[in-house]
Amino acid sequence: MAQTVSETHPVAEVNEPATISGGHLVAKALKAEGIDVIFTLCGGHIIDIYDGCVDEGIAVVDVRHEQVAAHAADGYARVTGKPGCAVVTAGPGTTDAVTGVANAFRAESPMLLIGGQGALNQHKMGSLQDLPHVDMMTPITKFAATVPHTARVADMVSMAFRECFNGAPGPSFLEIPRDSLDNSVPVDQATVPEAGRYRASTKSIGDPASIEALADLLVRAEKPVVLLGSQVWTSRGSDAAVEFARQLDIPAYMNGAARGTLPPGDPHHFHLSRRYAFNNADLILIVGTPFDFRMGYGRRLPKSATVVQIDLDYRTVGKNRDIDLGLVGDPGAILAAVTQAASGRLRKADRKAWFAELHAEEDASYQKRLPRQLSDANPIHPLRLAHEINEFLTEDSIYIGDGGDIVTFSGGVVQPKSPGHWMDPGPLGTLGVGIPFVLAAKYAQPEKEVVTLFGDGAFSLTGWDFETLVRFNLPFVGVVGNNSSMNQIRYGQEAKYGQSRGRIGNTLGDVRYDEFARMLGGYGEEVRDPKDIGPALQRARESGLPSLINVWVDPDAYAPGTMNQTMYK
Ligand SMILES: Cc1ncc(C[n+]2csc(CCOP(=O)(O)OP(=O)(O)O)c2C)c(N)n1
Repeated sequence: MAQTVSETHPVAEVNEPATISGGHLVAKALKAEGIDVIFTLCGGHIIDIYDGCVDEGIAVVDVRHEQVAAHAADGYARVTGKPGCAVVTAGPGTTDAVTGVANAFRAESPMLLIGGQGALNQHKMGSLQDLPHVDMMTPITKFAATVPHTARVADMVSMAFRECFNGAPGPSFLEIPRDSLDNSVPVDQATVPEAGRYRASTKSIGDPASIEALADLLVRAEKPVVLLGSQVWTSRGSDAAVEFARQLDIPAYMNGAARGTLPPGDPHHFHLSRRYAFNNADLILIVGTPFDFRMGYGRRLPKSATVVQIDLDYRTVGKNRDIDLGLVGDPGAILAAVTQAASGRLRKADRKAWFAELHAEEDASYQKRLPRQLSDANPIHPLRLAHEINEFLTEDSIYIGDGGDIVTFSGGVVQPKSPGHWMDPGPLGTLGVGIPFVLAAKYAQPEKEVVTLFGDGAFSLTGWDFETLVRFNLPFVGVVGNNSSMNQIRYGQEAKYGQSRGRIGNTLGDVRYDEFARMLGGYGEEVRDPKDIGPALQRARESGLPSLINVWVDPDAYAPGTMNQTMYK
């Protein structure tokens, strides 16, 4: 047998340079970003990332559908303030995750999706699961790119995270071809950016002259009102917003993730009188929320009011509705600066009548709704279900809404008690975020209670990952408002096409979601009588398991917004 050169001529031992693979570089870069968990569904293209995570002590939470992984990364960002990360395989793994990325894009949630890809040396040859991922992701991300070489892996992961925080936050996508991921390079060729040293602070207040101008307007206004939008929470400006409303004595309304910024019962917290307040205010301050469909594109704001807008994104300020003053920067930092600029210049007594007017309006709306909210009717009115959930929430409960009409009803009644304790999909309106958001919230903050209301239609989209919650021992209180249909859509169809043609494609079976929960190892109960809702929720809480209380609700009750078809106007 032929001998090799080294066998015949032993050579002096040389020190091989230490090498590192692409997957391990991903894990190091994730660690530098402070990521402690990835949400994923496995595939041959991405396994080296898992191996890297083992070395770096990053948890691998594996789910049953990539949409869930992407929504969970979005949810993780919302609850922690750190970007979330999902890792999915090439082709169908990445296309399955598209909806989660799209949702994060519209909700301005910072997350990184890493997708596998065929090896670069098989580029465009028809490799397994090859698709043009970057082309697909570009319109719904702040940054989408291919990593062209192992040596660039860590650097590009950090680059993608930096891009997540450019202006209003959002998702980034990185495709890492199999060879870039599996190959190794000498350690000294692969720089891992140092934690905390690869991006700037974004807490900008913009133009100081605008701060002074806004302070002047606010001090002089007789009937001011502020709408605190999701960016107040995203930028962790809640304390500054509370201080602002109290010091400047301004009635505050909250939407999206900003709900709970001021607790219910606080004299500056308003909820049910927003339309009235906007119609009668002389100064309207919009903070961190766009003039999109939820705001009637700004068209409903009276022309007579002075309108000021603050946003992280330059492109949002003044979009769809003219404004009198626009400020671009960090909402919390701006509100703090304005509070300081106006300090000591306000006579609070001047606002008393305005507050009394709004409180009266608030009370009238509440009294009007109360009979339905306390209704003993059978089948159960959705407002009664929402009422029971609201009574059940504690200061520490994170409330998640995932559904059509049932969640719209709850929006009027359920009041989170603290900032960051309300989660909904955001302006993309994506059904199916519920279970992934539970996964993220409960994983990141196990000490919190998570309470989730699902429509039966919405639950079905991602419901299998209830099993993931069981597998990872993540208890939560789940409620399915079951009307055996997709009511929010059915209403419009029946109104347009009549009863029989209006029921096409929007009815569901009478499914026992409580039994589904039990089958997967969770807790479940069925409720038909309104008085049984509260005790059932309590038993779900005490079970210490992921749970689903299947509450049969009235299929003929529709939310007012749905009956007006407000979302399309
Ligand atoms: C992923 C996704 N698919 C479809 C829709 C359109 N849609 C909006 S509300 C709705 C019905 C939801 O039904 P359900 O969750 O049971 O709540 P309900 O309206 O019956 O209370 C649908 C299908 C959507 N928003 N998201």
